[in-house]
Amino acid sequence: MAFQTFSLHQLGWRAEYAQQLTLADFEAGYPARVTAVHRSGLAVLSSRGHGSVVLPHPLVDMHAGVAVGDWVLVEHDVERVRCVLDRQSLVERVAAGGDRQRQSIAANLDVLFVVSSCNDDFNPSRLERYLTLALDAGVTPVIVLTKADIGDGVAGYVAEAEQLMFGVPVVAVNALDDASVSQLEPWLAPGKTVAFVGSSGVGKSTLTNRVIGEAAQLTSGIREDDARGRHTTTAREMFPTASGAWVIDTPGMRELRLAAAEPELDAVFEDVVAFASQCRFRDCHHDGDAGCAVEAAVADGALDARRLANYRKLLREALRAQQTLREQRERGRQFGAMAKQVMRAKRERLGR
Ligand SMILES: Nc1nc2c(ncn2[C@@H]2O[C@H](COP(=O)(O)OP(=O)(O)OP(=O)(O)O)[C@@H](O)[C@H]2O)c(=O)[nH]1
Ligand SMILES: [Mg+2]
Ligand SMILES: [Zn+2]
Repeated sequence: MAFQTFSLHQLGWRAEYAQQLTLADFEAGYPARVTAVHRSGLAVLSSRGHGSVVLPHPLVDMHAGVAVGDWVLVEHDVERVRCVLDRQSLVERVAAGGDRQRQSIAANLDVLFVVSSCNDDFNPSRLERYLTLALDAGVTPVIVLTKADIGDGVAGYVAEAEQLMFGVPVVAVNALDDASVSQLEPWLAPGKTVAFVGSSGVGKSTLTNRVIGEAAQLTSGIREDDARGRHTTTAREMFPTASGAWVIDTPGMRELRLAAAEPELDAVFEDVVAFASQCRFRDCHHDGDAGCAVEAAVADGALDARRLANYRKLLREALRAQQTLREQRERGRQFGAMAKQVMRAKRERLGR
């Protein structure tokens, strides 16, 4: 695999990326796709094969902003990133910790496989959270329920998952079995990019290994967990599948704070929104308000109380994320204005 080369087309190149580049850009460098983000630089794949490139100084601050799956223009000879191309899609979350920075998880995806297993891990509220993540990213979600070979009541889990959002495919698989995993083929067409997300231990790496094929088992980005002898993924990395698609394996996320906005949430919770449109008051909080159609729907069993509670929770999170984004933009604007002022004063001092 290390010596395999791919054409731009095979790497998922599209007209939308080419349109962002000038003739001068093409003379200065060549497009490459980011397969892994390391502290020291980026691992990339281009029509020249595998390479490692560094970020230029102004982009270094943005290091966390470059994601696996990104397209970059690499300068000839110096192997340095000239620019990061605008993405067609971006999966991002709000990082854990106080500063609430956005963290890019994967870029330029066509499909997000939301993975859960047919056992204790199955949690509809968490699936709703991941579905919102996919919509926020601008990526088509597919729910994959693993361990169908050992779970009881697989059909029940599938039925429950199918209830969550209209039109989202749900596939139950035994990730240890090729024939079963072949159900994912419709989403693995040549040049397409997919990623597996979900909790630790649900089978994301097992699925990744199956779709990339026997010849190329995962060796990097994996840490042997001594305690339980498990192989837990520690880094995001993109691999070519046997069918010509690209797959990104991700580490299980312990905490997924949404960076989403209200419209994405409303698309996942269409039923809640439909009831809400019948509330007496426009600004109904669906929390003890008079004439609330949402609470009435819960009371007569037309709407799941769990679903309403999760909607409220994710809505609070989405509103907070938007508020943080506004504040960060405002700070950025103020900083920009200050920098301009300093530069002007400097020019005046130098008499230019
Ligand atoms: N029986 C059965 N075992 C599975 C299936 N999928 C995964 N496993 C097992 O579950 C364990 C965890 O699988 P991984 O693929 O490492 O899980 P992961 O989602 O990559 O976990 P992290 O990297 O920690 O996020 C392994 O021992 C797998 O063999 C399945 O469909 N059936
Ligand atoms: Mg893994
Ligand atoms: Zn209401």
